[in-house]
Amino acid sequence: MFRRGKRYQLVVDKRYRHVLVRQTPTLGKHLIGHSRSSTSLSHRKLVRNGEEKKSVIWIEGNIASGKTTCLEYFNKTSGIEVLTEPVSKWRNVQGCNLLGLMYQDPSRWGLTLQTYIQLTMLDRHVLPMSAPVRMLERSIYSAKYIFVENLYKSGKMPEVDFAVLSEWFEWIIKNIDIPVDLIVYLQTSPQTCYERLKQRCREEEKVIPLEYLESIHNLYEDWLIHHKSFEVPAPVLVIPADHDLKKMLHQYEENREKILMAHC
Ligand code: TTP
Ligand code: MG
Repeated sequence: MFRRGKRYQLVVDKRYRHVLVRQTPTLGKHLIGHSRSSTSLSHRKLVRNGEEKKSVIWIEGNIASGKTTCLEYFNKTSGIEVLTEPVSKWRNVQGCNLLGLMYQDPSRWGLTLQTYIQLTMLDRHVLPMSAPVRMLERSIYSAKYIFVENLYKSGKMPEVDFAVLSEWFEWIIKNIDIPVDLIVYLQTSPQTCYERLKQRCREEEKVIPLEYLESIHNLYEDWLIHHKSFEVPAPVLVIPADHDLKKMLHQYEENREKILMAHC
């Protein structure tokens, strides 16, 4: 599915189409798996015409799990480019707050918002890289596998809307290179996210009940931990993220090497 072969022209594995050139220490207990093969991070060192491959890391997790804080922390490191989520675009589409509309009336606006999110995410994924390591807040995958899925499963998205989004998504991942080397999953309890949501008070999100965060949480767990729903496109590093800021920053530092290993 990942068309790295197109970009790097090195094909040894029909699923990954990359060349394995060096072994480095494995991720240890936090590396919890990969749906398509037993390939671990120890095998992620890639080359492009003799150059070191750039690496792409997605930061995933529930709403208010601390993704932006994590990205801001690594943004201080040279050689890493950080792309935070284009939420500001979702809140202002030619003067229209699409995110707010969706929370007010998901059945009417779910398709419109998720179509736009899919576009803005894709735009980020295909931006040429300007540093050896790229860290992204979420991905086109979680927008589809978590949020679209949630709207549909909760009965707030009509079947035909879901079908249109799904066809678009399938076309995109089949035809466009969406590189990823590691998924960092900030694992929280829904309750923690609920508390943080209340504290940060983003206007549109005031209507979010705890049950909504529970649904998002369960979809994430089924996808990245239990491998029960969709294919996982890269190895997953799980970081427990219920802690306070100080402890979280400490954990990021502890995991720095695992996260940035492809860059070493
Ligand atoms: P989040 O991706 O959760 O971003 P955040 O900044 O809230 O998270 P963190 O604190 O961890 O940095 O999403 C922002 C808002 O967009 C949130 O209200 C959920 C909503 N959203 C959707 O409705 N659909 C989607 O597909 C995505 C990706 C987000
Ligand atoms: Mg954020």
